[in-house]
Amino acid sequence: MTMDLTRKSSGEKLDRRTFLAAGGSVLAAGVLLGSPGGGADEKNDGKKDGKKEEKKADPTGPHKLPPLPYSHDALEPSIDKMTMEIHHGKHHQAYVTNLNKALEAHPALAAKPLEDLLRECRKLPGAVLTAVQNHGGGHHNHSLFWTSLKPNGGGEPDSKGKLVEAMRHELGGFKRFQEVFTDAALKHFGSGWAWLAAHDGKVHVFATGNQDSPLMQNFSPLLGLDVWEHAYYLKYQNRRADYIAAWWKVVDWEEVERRYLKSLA
Ligand code: MN3
Repeated sequence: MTMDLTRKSSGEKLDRRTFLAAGGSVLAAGVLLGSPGGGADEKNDGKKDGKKEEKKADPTGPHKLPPLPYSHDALEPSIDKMTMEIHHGKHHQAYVTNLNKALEAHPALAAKPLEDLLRECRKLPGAVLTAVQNHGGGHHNHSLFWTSLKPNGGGEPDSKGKLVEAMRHELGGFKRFQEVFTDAALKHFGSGWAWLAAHDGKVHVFATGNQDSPLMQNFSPLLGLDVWEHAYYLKYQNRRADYIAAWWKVVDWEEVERRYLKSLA
């Protein structure tokens, strides 16, 4: 099965043995994603904008598009309104819809929380594995993405908090973390994500291709940056570095810290 998760881009070493030995990582943001059947209120989406086609795209399956926790223009100027509308209402919705379609013939899998599906991804049969990896990963990654950002975010995490302590210990401090993460996001070739993720209390920076989730390797994702072109092309075109620099200004560090603490539980 495909294990091309981590093109690590930084000096950070990702030991494959660590992946395999990984045991009980807990995804912090699970609560935000909801479990199958208990989905978020997708009606918020599109309604405000009066776009009928978004209604049509509503999934019939267990997974739902979570509403944005802020308005489409709330992250301006870092992330523009139109990008948010398309990215959330179209791209994210498509991951949800396609995940539900793929699970139609698999009621037992459809009943599982997304986090479990992703963690156990490798055990799934071929066709559904690919769908879960791509669309399940896409759904999960984007759900984390929206909720790790906020208007007037940015800055640094609490200097006395456990997250910064872990960054100091594992990555050489916050500033160094930011450099390594930026580098991972900038140099990742093609579509994918840069991550800050935890495993056994330690924090790691790496990139994944396509929509692969750190959960697939038993890491708890804390902060992910979408470097697919659909995330920034309308405003930044080929200037990925400018997008990354602007994105740092809307990171919700309190949420990232919460996820880290949860991963320790
Ligand atoms: Mn995206």
